[in-house]
Amino acid sequence: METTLIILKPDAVQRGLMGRILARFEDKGLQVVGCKLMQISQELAATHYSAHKERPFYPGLVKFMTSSPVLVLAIRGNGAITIARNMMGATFGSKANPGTIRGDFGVSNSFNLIHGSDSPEAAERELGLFFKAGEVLNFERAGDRWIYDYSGGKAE
Ligand code: 3AN
Repeated sequence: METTLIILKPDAVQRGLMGRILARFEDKGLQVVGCKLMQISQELAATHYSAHKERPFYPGLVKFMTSSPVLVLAIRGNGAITIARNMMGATFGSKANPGTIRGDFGVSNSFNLIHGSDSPEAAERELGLFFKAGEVLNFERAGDRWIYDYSGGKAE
């Protein structure tokens, strides 16, 4: 099972879209194993987006991400990183396909509602930045046996 870091960005929180976006992940069968509403500090934003430090959009991105609270989620499932990225859609709502989160809820070329880790290495690093030890939980859901086929001994 993979665990990925999802951030519902300030525009998603301010527009009252948290519940509807979270419901998409739950409807899909992915498991929410961590969740917190938080205000991202300058330092945390700088660390999280360090790969983009030299990009022209970096100052605006840090300002946006620190401007208002975000909802940070740890989401788990088989292939959760790729599944979540596909559910998010292309980077901006203006280009993202209908049926994706960005495609259905946004039109901006700057605000884009949601972040999702783009690789297992990024997920491990980002989960460590946003969640302390013990804040990402391991628990069995009652419905797990109907979400995955465990007849072969593992989740399929
Ligand atoms: P994604 O979120 O789809 O992985 P990346 O990794 O290309 O997108 O970019 C990381 C973040 O940087 C994006 N979520 C977006 O908020 C911001 N970003 C990327 N390109 C631009 C841009 N041209 N203008 C403003 N913000 C940008």
